[in-house]
Amino acid sequence: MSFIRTSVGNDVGEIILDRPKALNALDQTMIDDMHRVLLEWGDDDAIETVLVTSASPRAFCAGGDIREIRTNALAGDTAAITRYFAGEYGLDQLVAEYPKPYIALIDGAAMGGGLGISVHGELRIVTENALIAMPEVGIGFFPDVGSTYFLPRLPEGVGMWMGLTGARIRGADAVALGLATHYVPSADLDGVAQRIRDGAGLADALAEYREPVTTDLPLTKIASYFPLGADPVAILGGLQGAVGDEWCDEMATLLQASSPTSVAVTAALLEAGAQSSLAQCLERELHAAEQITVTPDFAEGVRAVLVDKDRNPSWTPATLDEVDPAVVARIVGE
Ligand code: QUE
Repeated sequence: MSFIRTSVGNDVGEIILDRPKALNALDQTMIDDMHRVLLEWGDDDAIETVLVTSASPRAFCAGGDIREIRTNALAGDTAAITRYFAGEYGLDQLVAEYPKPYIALIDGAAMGGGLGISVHGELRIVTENALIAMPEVGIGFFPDVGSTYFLPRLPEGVGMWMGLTGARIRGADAVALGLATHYVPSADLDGVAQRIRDGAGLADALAEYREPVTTDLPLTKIASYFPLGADPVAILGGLQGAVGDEWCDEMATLLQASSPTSVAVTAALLEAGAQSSLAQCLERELHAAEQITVTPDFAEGVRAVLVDKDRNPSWTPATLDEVDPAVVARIVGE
């Protein structure tokens, strides 16, 4: 196998993400290999628990193989794009339905696709190094991997805030919000992982780490400025109306830096996702991914963030109030 390694012992199967140069971004081979291994282990009586870890000290998983998708989009290879996202979302659904405890250890960045292979699982153990976000609006895409299911189910406003601004949160925040289940100091993580590998039993391995965690996130502001179902133009107007509020200024700046079409599509997908099953969300996301990857904003956003890295994308249209609702409806498919 290419970028994932596996090891089995004491009834525990471990998948090690091992593509450190790309921060473990999931390419087609990693998605396919992981899917095959999980199916095998699901039926294997010798495996009781699945552990997913990273060989990179910096990242659990930075996302998907967005550069390759852009290459395929520019070459007109829509079949490759469909194969990629159908495979990735199929893997996310399998993690959600997995018949055995599935535990992700997140000691670095977990963004986009990295959340897809962790959040839907039974346990997500995070440290102070965890950096969690759905940053896709910044590359002309939208929060996918089943996030249109889990974001609307977070505390009021948080899903819209994370999805529309790409805000990054830390490990303790993720536990407080329910995105993660356990907080373990990074210095203790190897010990916890080793006790899981030794077949110590999960309850024992995690017994010390059940204390409630607190968050400094401005949850009241998030709830009031980012309500589910709100029009992003109105959200931006609300933030700009809060004159002199530093947090609102920062959020307005973030919102305006992203692809306006992506922001509008994200708001619509999260609103629809609140009423849908995970499978329905993933199906809607697949349609939206096929549509949005052939728009100019996707090629331009990936260029600016991951190819040329000038971080200065030129969006079409350039502002939220110019976004055509018919274009959003076509991408979302409703
Ligand atoms: C949005 C994304 C991704 C991103 C940045 C965004 C993404 C992704 C990567 C990434 C980062 C570092 C790498 C790499 C990929 O960045 O999905 O290969 O070395 O994979 O703003 O969705």
